[in-house]
Amino acid sequence: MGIKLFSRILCSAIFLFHVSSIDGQVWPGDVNNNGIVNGADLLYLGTAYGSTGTPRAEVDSDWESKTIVEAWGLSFPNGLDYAYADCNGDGVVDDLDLEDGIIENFQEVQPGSGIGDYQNGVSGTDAPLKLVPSVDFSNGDLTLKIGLFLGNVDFEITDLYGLALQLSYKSGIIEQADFDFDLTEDSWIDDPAGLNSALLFEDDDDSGTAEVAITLTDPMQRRSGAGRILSLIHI
Ligand SMILES: [Ca+2]
Ligand SMILES: [Ca+2]
Repeated sequence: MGIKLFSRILCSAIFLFHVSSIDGQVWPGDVNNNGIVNGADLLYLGTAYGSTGTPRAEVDSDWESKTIVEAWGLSFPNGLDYAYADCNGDGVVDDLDLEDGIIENFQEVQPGSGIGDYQNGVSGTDAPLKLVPSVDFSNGDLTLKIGLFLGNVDFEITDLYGLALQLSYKSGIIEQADFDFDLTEDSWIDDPAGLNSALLFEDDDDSGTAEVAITLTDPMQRRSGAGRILSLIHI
């Protein structure tokens, strides 16, 4: 298929990120405040999803430094306040912060920064990921699907809240074919309607890389399982 996986799951690495910027200044979309907006920020957004706090003076998510008026009093495991998840500054963490913050500012980099979040997975140590291509004739047209499988019979995933990964592919293949990621009928993370999760898929045909990230949106929930979770579908 020309698509090669070289990613690492970040669901456990959320505890390890470095906080690099000045406290009290939010760059909308860079929820973990490590200097770059990418799929890892969705993991933090999901953790704070539904939280509320003091809004910023202006409600917008333009890519510039924004001042936090007051800390929300809840913090991520690395000590960063939940106010960083409020990308648009309206005082609540919800889908608008994904759409207007992370997606609108995707791959923006804070001046003087740009720390990467992804590392190659280690076979036999990290949770196994697999891409499995298939074709579907059910609707009368030939449809290419690539299933994303997380975990297997020998490595069940336990207490998952979210994951983010980066894919590399032969430049041109996704742009020309116009793919998108969707939850599958048999996904063990959420049903296809996605009512309990938030999903991000962004591809950059120039660099031949794509990112997919999914998080639950209820901090009281977790998922355990193994098998197919998403499918890359030609649309
Ligand atoms: Ca970030
Ligand atoms: Ca918000």
